[in-house]
Amino acid sequence: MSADADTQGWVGVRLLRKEDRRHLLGASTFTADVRVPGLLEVAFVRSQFAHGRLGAVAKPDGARVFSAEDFPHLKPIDGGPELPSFRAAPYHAFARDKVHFVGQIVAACLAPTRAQAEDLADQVGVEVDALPAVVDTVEALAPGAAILHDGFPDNAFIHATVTEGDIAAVAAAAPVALRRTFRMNRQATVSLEGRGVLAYWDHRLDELVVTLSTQGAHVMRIGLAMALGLPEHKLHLIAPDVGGGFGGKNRLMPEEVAVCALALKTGRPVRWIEDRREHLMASVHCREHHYDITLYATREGRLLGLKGEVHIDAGAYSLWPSGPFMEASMAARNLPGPYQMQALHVETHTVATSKAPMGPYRGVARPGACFAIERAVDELAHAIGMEPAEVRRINLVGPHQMPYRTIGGMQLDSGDYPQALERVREMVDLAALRRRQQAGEDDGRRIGVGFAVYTEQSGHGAAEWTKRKSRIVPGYESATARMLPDGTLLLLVGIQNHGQGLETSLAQIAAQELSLDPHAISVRYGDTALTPFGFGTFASRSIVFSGGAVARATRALADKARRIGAHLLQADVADTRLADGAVHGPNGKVSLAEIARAANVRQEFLPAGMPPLLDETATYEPEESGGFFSYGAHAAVVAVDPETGVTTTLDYAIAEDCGTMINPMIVDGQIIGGVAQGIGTALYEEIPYDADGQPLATTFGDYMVPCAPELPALRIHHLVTPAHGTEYGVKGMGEGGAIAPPAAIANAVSDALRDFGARIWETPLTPRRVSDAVAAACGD
Ligand code: MCN
Repeated sequence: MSADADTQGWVGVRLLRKEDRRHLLGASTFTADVRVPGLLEVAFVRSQFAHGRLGAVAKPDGARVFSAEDFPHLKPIDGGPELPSFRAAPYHAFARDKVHFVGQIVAACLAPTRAQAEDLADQVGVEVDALPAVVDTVEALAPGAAILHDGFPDNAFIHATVTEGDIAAVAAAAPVALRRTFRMNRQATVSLEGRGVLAYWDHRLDELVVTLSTQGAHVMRIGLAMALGLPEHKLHLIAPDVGGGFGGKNRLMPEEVAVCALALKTGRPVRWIEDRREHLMASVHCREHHYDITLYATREGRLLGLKGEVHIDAGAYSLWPSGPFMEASMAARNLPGPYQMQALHVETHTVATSKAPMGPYRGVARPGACFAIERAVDELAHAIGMEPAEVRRINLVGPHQMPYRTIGGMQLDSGDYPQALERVREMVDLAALRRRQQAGEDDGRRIGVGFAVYTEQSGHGAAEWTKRKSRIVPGYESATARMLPDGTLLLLVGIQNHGQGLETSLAQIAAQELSLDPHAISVRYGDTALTPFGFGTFASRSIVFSGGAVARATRALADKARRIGAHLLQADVADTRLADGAVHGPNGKVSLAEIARAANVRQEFLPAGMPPLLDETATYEPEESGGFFSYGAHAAVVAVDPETGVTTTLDYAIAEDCGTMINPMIVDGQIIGGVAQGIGTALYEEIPYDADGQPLATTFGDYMVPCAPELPALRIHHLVTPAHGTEYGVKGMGEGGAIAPPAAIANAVSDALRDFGARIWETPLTPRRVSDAVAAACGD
């Protein structure tokens, strides 16, 4: 045990991540590392048209090339909320009748190597009668626009309104009304490992074994079983090492259905490993929000209300299990941010376009909503001549108002938001920066500082998901704690570690409850035949839900171990305690290993009537199911070259609060990773489409991701307000880092260019966009 753990237990210890050894040594097993004899590789033939009627598919080799006609019984992926007003767009694994975006699967070619499969794919002819593409969400809704799906009168999956308070009265009385439009452009999720799937029929087990790079094997099994028409007990899903997902591996995708169908049809093991071009062109896309908002306020900077219209570009199809509506409802409800106001009225439009389908990406809708409200707050501050940080301070929900229900209906549970803002203000030394700005820079660059405050709903349970009309309601998690005869522990959990360090942090919780060394604990996940049902890892839910289930299961196990220990020590249970891997009584101690031996293989040492085994399964759902809100403030300091438009991030400060930290080192890592992705959204990453629906960034030559040189040293300050109602007082935090950077950086760049009157309305802030903004402001 470390010195820390001796005195405090394992919760809160900066333990090195157990999983990193194999990753650093290159010894991990990703889907592409799995070897199966007789494997056939897949190359997909994908649509080159954004919208068109599909004609004949000419196959050079009918035994090795497959299209929709070969799978008449495959069911479409059918995603979407259970709302009567939602129009679903069934997503067939192989396009039928029509294609709806560039990259959609038309046919699959099988060969012993990928190169051979690709050569075969080159020979497949696809007839398409092109139709007009739909690429702009606002135009898509206009009368006369081309219609993508039958039964969609205006291309909208759904229109919905979030309204609370009397916005008309606020608008009539407000001394200041400030209307602005903002756009967050389309991105891909770009995990280090792309997607991948391998499937074969196991004759001994009489089941389809599917190795899948996914964030949740159990939930994907439900979707796959529906699409394939197989009973779930004939589907065995295994997620081996998964090299990141960020939301993109939390949706059932057509490649996954297609590979399983091909394995069933051919009787051969079949595998597809996504390449980067496929990832950027046809995997889960994200962000692409358009905001038109009016902020109402007093001349002293008090916010009164917000009215807005949000267009979400959902791409061509809705994905299972949650369709694209989640983005719109989250954007609308998060638009007021952590600020107090009296009225909110937001109309949302979730629009189908000729683009790859949209799914969640770290932060889901919140980076867009945060960008819009935080940019608008800065605009307000400039309009009324106040320091932007000061406008934030006077409007933030205060610690004594908690719990506080925002006008967007978010139940903020605890924390000190103004203090987080104050911390980052101090960390970047706002007063000194203002002096530096006045003095100017020798090299002609302009310095700017920008702030953004965010909240992150985490660990939300059944009530919240029911409200969202989700097809599945991830209101609980489960864990099995199994002590083996030598006193070591197996933890089986339904969530999926895919970079979050959960193998370590969940082991720390079990270690805390059982006073075991975490290295005597193995955490197992990602296998539907091994682990109890779980929903997987997304929505920053694992530490609350899975951590809670692990705490409960190991606590029950510790309780039974103490009862066995007391019996062996001939002591009263009340006089025993569990410490240092042993049960201690008044007259001695007995190790967990001896207790485990009795429970598993020497039943005669158990108390009379006690069933054998130390094997406990528990589920966990917090009583408060509206979620636990982590929060934070970010401050970015940038230097902008007004001529070239190049932005350099000089300093970046974060003050955040996620309640009790199980492993503060992992928390820091999660923040750093999230901020890196947020900087990508702010400055670099974009998948534009041309008017014909052709994607213009399908290689890393065109799609820029930030690398180490683009990232400043991040400075992190933690506030710790333990949550009420979770085990140990934890709140989730895996997405928070990605939420605020686009807003903080865009505010900083607008601040830097204030003398020119140039401001930023759109991400990413490419040099072209920034220099164009300067030129436009200067009247060039
Ligand atoms: N943690 C902690 N104490 C807390 C909160 C969290 O020690 N108070 C630790 C947890 O133990 C866990 C990690 O921080 O090891 C993240 O926990 P949590 O906030 O519960 O988030 P999840 O584990 O549910 O992860 C999901 C979240 C999401 S939604 C995305 S998207 C995301 C993210 O995590 N994708 C990731 N982080 C990622 N990190 C990597 N490397 N790869 C991804 O794909």
